[in-house]
Amino acid sequence: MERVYIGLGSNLDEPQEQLRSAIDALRELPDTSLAAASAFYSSESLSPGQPRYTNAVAALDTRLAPLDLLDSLQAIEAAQGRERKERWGPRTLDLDILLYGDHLIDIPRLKVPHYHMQARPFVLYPLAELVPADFLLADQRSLAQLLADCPFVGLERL
Ligand code: A4P
Ligand code: MG
Repeated sequence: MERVYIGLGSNLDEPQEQLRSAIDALRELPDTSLAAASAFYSSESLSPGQPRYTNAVAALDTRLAPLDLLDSLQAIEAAQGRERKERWGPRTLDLDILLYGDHLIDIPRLKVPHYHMQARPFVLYPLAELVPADFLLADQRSLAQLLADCPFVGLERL
């Protein structure tokens, strides 16, 4: 059993509803239980001109192997109408594996810890709701230090 953290994001078709449905879908995954979910946070898109995003983080306990979990998350994205996966555009739902236990994963389909998480307040602040203050990422970076380097700017807790 591994403790896994999932980043959720949406900026199309009622983002808060998208995240609620996604959390329900995570709860239904086989060999998995939903341990906790953060509050929802709103922020501007990193790509100019796109609608604002709503983001959250969920904690799961799972026996699914990393790539099986990724397959399951991509099936949830598809079920919620995510399209044009080849483009870096607005999306109804984005589910990223932020952390998978203490594992470091670096294969073409899956990089964990997730590549940009250290610079993204909409990932770090919801994650901080779910973990102890002295939490270390699998690569031994301290979450407290990442938060100190990533101010709570432009983020609105909903
Ligand atoms: N992949 C590799 N590692 C992982 C991982 N740890 N978790 C691969 C999930 N997938 C991983 O993903 C492309 C491929 O990455 C997958 O097929 C998987 O094999 P994708 O979700 O189809 O593509 P994407 O999300 O468009 O790319 P990326 O790089 O994840 O986009 P970003 O950087 O996440 O940008 N602004 C705000 N405020 N909030 C946001 O959430 N998100 C984006 C999307 C831009 N601006 C944003 C937000
Ligand atoms: Mg993604």
